[in-house]
Amino acid sequence: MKQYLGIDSSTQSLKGIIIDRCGILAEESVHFGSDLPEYRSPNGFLAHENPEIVHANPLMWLAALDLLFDKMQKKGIRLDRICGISGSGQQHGSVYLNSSFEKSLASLDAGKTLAEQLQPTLSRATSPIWMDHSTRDQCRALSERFGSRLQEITGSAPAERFTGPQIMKFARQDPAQWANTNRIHLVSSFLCSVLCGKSTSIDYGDGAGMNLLNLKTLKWDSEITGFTAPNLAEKLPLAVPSNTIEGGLCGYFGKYGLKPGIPVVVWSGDNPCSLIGIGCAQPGTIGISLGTSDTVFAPMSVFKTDPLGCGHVFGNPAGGFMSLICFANGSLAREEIRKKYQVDWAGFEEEIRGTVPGNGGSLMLPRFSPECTPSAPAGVVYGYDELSSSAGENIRALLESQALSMRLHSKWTDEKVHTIHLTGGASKLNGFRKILADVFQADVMTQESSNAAGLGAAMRAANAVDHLSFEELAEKLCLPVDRVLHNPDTKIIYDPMLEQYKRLEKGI
Ligand code: XUL
Repeated sequence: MKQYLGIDSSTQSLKGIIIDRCGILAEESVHFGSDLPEYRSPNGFLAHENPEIVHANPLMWLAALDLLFDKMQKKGIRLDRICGISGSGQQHGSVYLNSSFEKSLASLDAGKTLAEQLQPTLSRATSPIWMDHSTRDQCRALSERFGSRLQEITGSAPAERFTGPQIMKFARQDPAQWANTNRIHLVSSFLCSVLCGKSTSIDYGDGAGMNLLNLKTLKWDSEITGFTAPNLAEKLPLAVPSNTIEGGLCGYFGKYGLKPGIPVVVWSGDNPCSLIGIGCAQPGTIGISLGTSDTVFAPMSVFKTDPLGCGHVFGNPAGGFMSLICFANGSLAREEIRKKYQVDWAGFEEEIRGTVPGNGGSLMLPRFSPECTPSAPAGVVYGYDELSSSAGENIRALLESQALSMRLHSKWTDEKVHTIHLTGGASKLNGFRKILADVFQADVMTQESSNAAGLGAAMRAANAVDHLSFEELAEKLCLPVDRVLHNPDTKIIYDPMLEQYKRLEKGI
């Protein structure tokens, strides 16, 4: 049976997942912090004195790609059986390349590493990623120039982490390096280009996370690109549908046993890929990904935008559009509270067992890093009470508040939710699954792999290369292995608490 590979380049790791039409065959991962300590990025990004500036080293992603294939080969995984590849990238991150990029890609030498060969092609040594919140001035400039039209055109109000404002900041702060930049890639299109040995396109799913793509024409908007930075339009790759085959795998990867020439499908963003990977096609189902960021997403039946400006509209790789709401304080916030109590994840779960739904009204605004929904600076961890509340109560306050915030800020999509498909590392936390089920009053399903983004990328490869339908693939690959039913009795606790949470957030 034909096999397909999905690669997921997320904030903290690079993962590979191999499927055929009937199931998941193998998974492997590289953790940036522990496997590549020389890049000094324990959580996948570089330390900076200003917490609003968050960049990563793009060479680390290349080193991880070499290492992932090396690990797979050493494990005895038959990479020569793979017949199609696609991938998923953390959204919004951008890579800046000079005029030597194309030539270096076309002549990759299997005797050297990707990082050493492509290092000279970078016109900017580091890549701003989605956690960067340093573009307030640029967002203001976009708002002043375009008003609400920017959201109507691109599906999102100007957002600090989005690539357009990031590009504007770079071009204004460093005109010389900007002039030396020939091509801008997203994390997704950068890694796809490396696989193909030529500069490739950006798909509508990930391209919509730039504040540059006109979602009506599905082309870069010339007025917005013109205002964002000089000559920007000519530095952007083409925007294409998510099932586009970009080319064949380049010869370099033959050293890992992969077959050069196998089709490589355009990569997409992690959230669009996760939508496919959880098989989330039916109305009434939404996806929640509990990763470094927490995200809530769903297919959209009609194009609409968030009146409060926090939510986004991206291209749905299955066609049409999807909604997306992102909470920056996801796993990193859970991790902070877990570390405060010096417990492992089992201990974290154990602590909530002795607490009750509603937590006596205790809530928390966990802003360990700058928040995007709603926009707020870092440093305010409102509601954390070490002295008078127990560990369990503080952990419950964090988890219930995260769930309430997701419910509150996804209301604009008007989706009636009866089922939540949960994915991401923290989907393994039983206590959190129960809280989400009760707060949303919807049943929570989890599936075999917690890496829906990688799975979705592999499914996209199968769909584009061999026309296997997403429905057919989801029936075999996205089956629930666990279902948590909601308790209707908790509705009277969480409905008023939602109002309480709303007031708290507004007050702060
Ligand atoms: C979505 C967002 C994050 C990143 C990283 O808008 O910023 O979810 O895609 O996962």
